[in-house]
This record gives sequence, C-alpha cells and structure tokens, in this order.
Amino acid sequence: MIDVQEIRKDFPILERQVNGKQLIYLDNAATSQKPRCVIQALQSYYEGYNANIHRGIHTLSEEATSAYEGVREKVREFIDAPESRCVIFTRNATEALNLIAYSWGRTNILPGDEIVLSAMEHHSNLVPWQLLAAERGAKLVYLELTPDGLIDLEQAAAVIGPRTKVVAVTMMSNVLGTITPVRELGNLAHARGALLIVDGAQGVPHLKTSVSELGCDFLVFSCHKMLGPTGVGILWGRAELLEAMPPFLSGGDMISAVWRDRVRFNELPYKFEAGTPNIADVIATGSAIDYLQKLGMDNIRAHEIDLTGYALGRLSEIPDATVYGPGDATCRGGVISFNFADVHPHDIGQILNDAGIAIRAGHHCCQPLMRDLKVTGTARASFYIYNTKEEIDLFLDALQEADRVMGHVACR
Ligand code: C6P
Repeated sequence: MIDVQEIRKDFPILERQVNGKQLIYLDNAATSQKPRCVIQALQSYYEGYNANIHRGIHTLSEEATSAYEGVREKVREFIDAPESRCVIFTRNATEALNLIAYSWGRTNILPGDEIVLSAMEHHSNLVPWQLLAAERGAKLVYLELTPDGLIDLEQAAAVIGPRTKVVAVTMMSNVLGTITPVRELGNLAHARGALLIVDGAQGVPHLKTSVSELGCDFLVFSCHKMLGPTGVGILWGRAELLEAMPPFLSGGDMISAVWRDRVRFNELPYKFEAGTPNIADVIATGSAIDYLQKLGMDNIRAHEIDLTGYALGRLSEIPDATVYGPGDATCRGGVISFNFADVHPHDIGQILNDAGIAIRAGHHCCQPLMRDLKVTGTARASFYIYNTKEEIDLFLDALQEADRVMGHVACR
C-alpha cells in the first residue's frame, strides 16, 4: 500500500485553506493536483534550458529536445506500447479524439457504416463522431448499460455487427466510475473487422495500462488528470494505422520537404505534431510519470478501491442519497456521482465549498447519460493518491449538514 501521509507532503496545494478550512480536494476526475517535482521540472526547464526543439544545433535546444523525446519513451513504457514513434503529443484527450475522427475517420468511414459508442461517453468521445457521421452519412449506434451501470455485453454482441467500422469507448466513466470491459469489446469489434478506440482520460491515471493487453487500436488520455501539467494529451495508435492516416494539422515540423506546389510529410510521430509543441509541459509530464511509477499503479488502484468502498458504504447510510453506478468498488474507479432527493447538485457543491471541500456538480460533459439517468446533473466526488478516509468522513459530515440545511429550507 502507499503511504498517503508521505505523499501529501509532496503536494504544496494541500496545505492551503479554503473558506477558513483545510482544503479537501475531491475533484480529481476534473484535474489532479501537481506534486512539487512536476512544478520544479517546469521551473528547471524555463530557468535552465528553455529553447525550441528539433530545430536548433545549440546546447539548449539539444537539451530540450532530448528531455522532450525522453518523455515520449517514458509514455511508451507507461502504456506498455511497442514503439515510441506511435506516441503522439496533443493538447489533451479531446484533441487526440478529434485527430482520430478527423484523420482516420474521414479516410475510412463510408455512408452506411456504423460507429459504436457507449451510453456513458464524455462529449469529447461523442461530438467528434456525431460530426463525422453527419458528414459521411454514417450511423451512431449505442452500447447500453445494465441497471447496475455496467456495459451490457449481450447487447454489445448484438449491436457490433457487419456494418460496424469502429467501436469507441471510455475506459472508465467520469460519472459512474464504471470500468469498461475493453478487452471483450475489442474481441467483438475485431471479429467484425472494426477498430477499437479507447478513451483513457479517466482510466489511464488510475489503472495499470498496457495497450497490448487492452487489445485496442488507439488509446488517448490527458496528462493533467495524472499529476502532469495542463496542456498535454497523448494519442497512441497502431503503427500501420498512423502511417496510413493523413495529417490533422499542418505547418512546421510535420513536413520532411516542401516545394511551391507540394509537400512530403514527416515520419511518425512528427507528422502529427505540427508547430512548436508544449515543450515545458511535456517535459514536466515525465516527472509525473516517474512519480506514479515509483508509487506503482497497482498500489494506487488498491488505495482507490479502499477509499471508494469506504465512501460507498458511508453514503449508503445517508437516507435520500442516490448513488449512481456499480455498487462494487472493484468494478469501478474512484468517482462517485450522487444526488439527494430534491437538493440541486450545485447547492450541494456550494455548501461543501463553504466547508473547504472541492467536488464537481453538473452534467460532467455527459448530457446523454444524464438523460438516461433522468437527472439534469449530479454532484460528484473523485479520489486520487493523496485522499484519505478522514477526508471522506469530513466530506460525509458536510454532506449530512447540507442535507439537514437544505431539508429545513425545503420545509419552510
Ligand atoms: N472529463 C471531468 O470533470 P480533456 O478535457 O480533453 O482533458 O478530457 C476530456 C475527457 C474525455 N473523456 C473522459 C472520460 C473525460 O472524463 C474527460 C474529461 C473532466 O469529468 C472534464 S469535463
């Protein structure tokens, strides 16, 4: 197991107060906090070797290039991918998904083809496919959930069919916490000659990830949810797919030669990294990966199962609380969405904020799922490596207080 009290010392922000109370940060599914080593990596780059990469022959540029490319190799190792040239740096998971839909989708999706998504997709893995389907005359088909919030594999086997070209699913729901049976869906997709795209924005920061074990064709994620700075996303794809795809953005760095009337594209990964990239943040992402690797992803997962099981148990003691998603902490990540009978989630968020507790409230960029749940939004608490059971107790005390205050308001 991990030593949470030691970990907490590495996160300066956890020392701050909010509304006169010690901060309790339970909004990790939106973005994680950053350890000192990540903040220091940014400072070291700007103070010590700030330069553009791939272009210069001076020392600073060579140092920056080597640090930047070193992180590509760290990412490759982190997701157990065969080749670092298939790791592409983007701005975030959203941009990586748009890259696939635009570049692979516009080349491969034909009228009448089916694009299969799950009912719990984030808008970032939904809207790009809606736009593509409308443009290409393709159809969106949905994988439905069981009453427990799990993917219904029987229905999946029925809807993934001969017209399916791609199955694009989240690895872990940012609302329900549900962990998707990615491997099984990959088998169904591949049996039909379709591709499997995995949105790892919530999964990769919390679950040990191997692209070969997942059996996916593309994986995307955002590094700001795994201790890294904002502004760095990852696209990993199988080499033969990436080789065959046209560029997404064009300009500097993505070319190997340009004439007045034509261009020859650069090799992977540079074909997909046009313009000056987010050098500092990519370099600091390397420190975030080192930090996670040192703790061990299996230990992180064990800690989160422990916290989630504890929080689910305590929430079940609160009358009128509705908790969404699987009841078993081992089938889900550390994301808990909930509502009280007639209290608006924003009011819950506000009252908790008064107690120094940060959660998220709203539709969580999953409006179709909210409609299925027959709510306009939920409150959501999400955990990471530095959260403790004591924090969960304080969160639940504040929640009961919210319940009491709002109940009294409703009675007046
Ligand atoms: N979900 C949340 O609070 P970006 O914004 O590109 O880094 O990540 C997009 C994204 C894609 N897929 C899933 C499953 C996600 O959860 C997210 C981001 C945040 O739930 C912000 S809406």
